[in-house]
Amino acid sequence: MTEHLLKILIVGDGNVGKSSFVNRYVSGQFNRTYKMTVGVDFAVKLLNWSDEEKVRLQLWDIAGQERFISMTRIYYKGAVGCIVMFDISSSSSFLSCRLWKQDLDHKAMLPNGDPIPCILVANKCDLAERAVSADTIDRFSRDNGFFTWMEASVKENKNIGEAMRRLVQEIFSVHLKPSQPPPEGSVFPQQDSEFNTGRSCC
Ligand SMILES: Nc1nc2c(ncn2[C@@H]2O[C@H](COP(=O)(O)OP(=O)(O)O)[C@@H](O)[C@H]2O)c(=O)[nH]1
Ligand SMILES: [Mg+2]
Repeated sequence: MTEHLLKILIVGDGNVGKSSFVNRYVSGQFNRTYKMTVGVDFAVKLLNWSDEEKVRLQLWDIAGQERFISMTRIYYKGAVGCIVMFDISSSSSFLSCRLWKQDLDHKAMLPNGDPIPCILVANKCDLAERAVSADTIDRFSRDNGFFTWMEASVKENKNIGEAMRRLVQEIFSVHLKPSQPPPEGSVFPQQDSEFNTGRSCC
């Protein structure tokens, strides 16, 4: 059995549902192992990826410090994938996704300089009131280098696991094929003694 460790970021404006998403995804096994004073919540989820492979996901959720963008370089360190989330009933939260994506592209690069894979999640699709059309999201997603986008509702448990699974799939296809050992010093987060969050693979 191989275990892969992946650090995933959840970013977006405040109130779009990031913490709810993490809580829902991690569900009964919610494991609040670390909480930084700057306000980053950290949760872990173990995913059975295949008969031979497990994926340990470290989910990093900015908790209430969304505007504290100068901290993001530290927060992004070692991340291999990202969910950029907005609230489909809030056009300002949608517009912010461009800034979040730009920030990620500047600061969260793969060792080869490519941007990390990002999925755009349009949360709260249970709400009748929509501020952004599917066409607009679709165009925006393509223009800004997201590999795909999805509607989701944390409230109704729609597309939560699917979005994560799609992201993990993309991480594997971009970085490495499952069943291969991780490249040296590459995809997996390095030990980060500053925050004591690094875990080595396997
Ligand atoms: N209607 C609806 N409300 C949601 C959904 N997800 C989160 N919320 C609500 O949105 C608010 C903000 O959620 P929170 O997870 O704290 O957002 P964060 O600031 O991005 O972490 C809370 O009142 C949640 O209950 C959803 O899918 N649908
Ligand atoms: Mg939050």
